[in-house]
Amino acid sequence: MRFNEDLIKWTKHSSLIHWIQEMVKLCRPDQVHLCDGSQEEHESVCAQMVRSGTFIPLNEQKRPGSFWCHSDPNDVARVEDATFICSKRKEDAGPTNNWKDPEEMKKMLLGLFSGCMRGRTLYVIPFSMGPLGSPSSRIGVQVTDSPYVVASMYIMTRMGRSALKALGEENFVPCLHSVGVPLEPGQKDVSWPCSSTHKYIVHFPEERSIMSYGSGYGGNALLGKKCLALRIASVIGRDEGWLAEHMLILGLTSPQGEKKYFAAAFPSACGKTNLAMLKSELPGWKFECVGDDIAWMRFDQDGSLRAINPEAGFFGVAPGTSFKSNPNAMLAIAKNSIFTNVALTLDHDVWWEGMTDTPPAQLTSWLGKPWTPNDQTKAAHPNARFTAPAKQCPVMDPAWEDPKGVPISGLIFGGRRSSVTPLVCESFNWEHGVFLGASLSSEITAAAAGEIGKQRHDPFAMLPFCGYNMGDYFAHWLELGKKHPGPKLPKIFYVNWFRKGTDGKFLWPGFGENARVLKWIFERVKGQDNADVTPIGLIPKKDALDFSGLKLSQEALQELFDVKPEEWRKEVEDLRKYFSIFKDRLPSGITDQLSQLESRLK
Ligand code: OXD
Ligand code: MN
Repeated sequence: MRFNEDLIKWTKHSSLIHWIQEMVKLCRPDQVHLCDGSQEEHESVCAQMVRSGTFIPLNEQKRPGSFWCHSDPNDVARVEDATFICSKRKEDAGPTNNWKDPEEMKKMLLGLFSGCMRGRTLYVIPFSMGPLGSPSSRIGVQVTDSPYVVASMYIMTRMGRSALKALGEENFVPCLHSVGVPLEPGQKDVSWPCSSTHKYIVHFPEERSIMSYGSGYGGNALLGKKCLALRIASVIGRDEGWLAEHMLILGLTSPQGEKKYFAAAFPSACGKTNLAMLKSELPGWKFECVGDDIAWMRFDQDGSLRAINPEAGFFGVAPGTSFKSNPNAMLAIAKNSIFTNVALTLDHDVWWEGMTDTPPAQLTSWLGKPWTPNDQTKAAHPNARFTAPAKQCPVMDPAWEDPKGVPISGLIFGGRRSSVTPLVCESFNWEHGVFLGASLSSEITAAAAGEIGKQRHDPFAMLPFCGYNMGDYFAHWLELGKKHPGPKLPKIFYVNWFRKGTDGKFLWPGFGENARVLKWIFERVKGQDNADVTPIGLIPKKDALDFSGLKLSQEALQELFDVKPEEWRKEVEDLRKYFSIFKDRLPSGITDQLSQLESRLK
């Protein structure tokens, strides 16, 4: 195979050249493709997947430049059980991560990767997480045997020659990925190759590298997203004094034309994409989107916390997305998008549960089988996804690609809690806000393989994404607040759209109505005196939340803000037990806050 001449023309970066040569030697592909990131290349990779049966092109009239595909039924979500943080010392991965000795893990993985790309093409994808040329951006280089990954990275990142140019002579994060299904001579490929026996998503935080084997789906395979932009970046952020967070970023403009930016952390599949591109139900209040999943934030010289979105696209949960729930997402996915595990209509468009009230009479389900509304199963998998370029969203903020980032005035945490936590509350101060983030818990959703609906602690919505000891991560947050005191330090809030009444129904309509809560948050960061003190934090004064035009009973309102001391005392007990897993790595700021909450509840 003669790719060396091309490689030398493609880059002069000697350690990159060396690494690629080593990966080719290890994986033994039939061909090597060095990605340039051009539109032509993207079209040709997609056309090749149409020929191989992975992609079905969608109706050009209805959804131009778009494709449908369905995965292997055993490869539908992130695999947290198979995700490892292989720091040198187990304590540095902490009690919330799977750990294995890095040398042992590498030895085992090198065995798996040896010859794993036989019969396939090895693609080399240089990609930038963050706007090209931003000092906050980071460059990764992914080697993969999945053309689906190449097409997805084209949408989700700035990839190809431009990223290579931005890399210059600097360090890159090596990201090795294989679906783990070598092809023997003459063996026919399947439409979604993935290993049926081994899946490993592995991070080496000290050497800042990633190896992922056996899965072709989402965060397991698009290594720029969860692996680099959260797990590895959180480690870099700890070392360099910044934050890599599982947060959306939005801009909110008041009817008076004043604009503020907020970043909000919610666990996977809890409505980040909907909030990020919210269509406000409040006249005069305008929302604009900077990002829907990840925020990289650092304090600038003036003490403002500035955020960039490291991604260039949306990898959003499709079910539940509709012109009612999120019209801006529907417009963003109108063209040039990839749909994975949704249903296919007879005229080659897409459908999923919640897109319309009545399903089409006949569909091809996510399993590739004929489906009718009489079927007992869902037509789309609950974790079915769309992959769409961010620039297609009609409400992208004018500053969404600003290399400096946008200044954040408020940070918001939220989980899916059917009881206990109120619609919104504000922390008393930064340390209390960090405690609120640390105490986040939520019901498990279909975004990860596991027990759906069960409540679990998910501090900062980072449980599956923190690349080091979560106790140290709390300390890092506390430390940053201490280092940057002053009026520009963002205020911290906690929201819960999912509280249920005694009848088991949601008390709050959510979606566009969440604008009302954001309006109160906006007013609070402006210093408006419209909050009452409760033992758990500050909540809106009576009539401070704008409920105009909303049909909400007095009882529902009461329940939404009810702080029941007996429930909160249980919460304290539960948190104390949970925090004890961090042992001596739990910072005193968190234990102090827990004790203070306990005494306020007396
Ligand atoms: C995602 C996730 O895909 O959080 O964003 O699972
Ligand atoms: Mn996410």
